[in-house]
Amino acid sequence: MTAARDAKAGRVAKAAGRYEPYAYFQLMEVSLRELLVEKGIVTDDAIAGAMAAMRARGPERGAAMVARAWLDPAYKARMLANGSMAAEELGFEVPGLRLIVIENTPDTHNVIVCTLCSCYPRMLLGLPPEWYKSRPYRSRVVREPRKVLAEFGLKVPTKVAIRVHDSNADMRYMVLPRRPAGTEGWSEAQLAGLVTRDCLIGVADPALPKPRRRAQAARPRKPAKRANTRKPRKS
Ligand SMILES: [Co+2]
Repeated sequence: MTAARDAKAGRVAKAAGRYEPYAYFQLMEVSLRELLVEKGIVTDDAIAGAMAAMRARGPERGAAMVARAWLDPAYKARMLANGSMAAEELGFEVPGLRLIVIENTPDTHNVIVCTLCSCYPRMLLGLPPEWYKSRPYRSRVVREPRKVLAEFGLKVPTKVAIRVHDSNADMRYMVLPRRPAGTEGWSEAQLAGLVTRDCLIGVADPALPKPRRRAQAARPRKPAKRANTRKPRKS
């Protein structure tokens, strides 16, 4: 590492209030990035643009693939056979990675993790949530998946097996959740709206908005309503 780069690394940390040299992998990243720019292979603008696009991305692409699969059995078959090609069929690039889509069935529920670091289908779901990268999730979901899913509010019946899929540098997993009952005749866009990031990771199931839940949520407001209705009666 050159003195110039060390100084640069230090300067960045100084701006945050105290000197802290980059860690090993941060230095590796800066060194490689600067070499690539220096050699004219990429530009700083291209890197900044790609990072901005990644940050702005949500799970819409993954959700669109799921909605299409729910409506088109032939597409679903292609998606389960080759996730990368199925993504590209809808115009979503999966550069240099093997995407494996795993289907939830009445017998098996799937959930994804990267036990080593934070591999995640970013090209389809955007950046991973903090908990996905956390040590507790990464270590516990492989040991006690049923308990971890319950903590997410997803109670998987004991007769349903849970399969945990460990991502790595060359492959990414995405869950194809089950289509909720009561969505017959829904449009592709409506269906895609039910598919959240957590459904695609496997820590949630797509659900219809339940009117009962709304009533429960409204309950605490009841006293206020009574107070409002009393006044006109008295006057
Ligand atoms: Co990883």
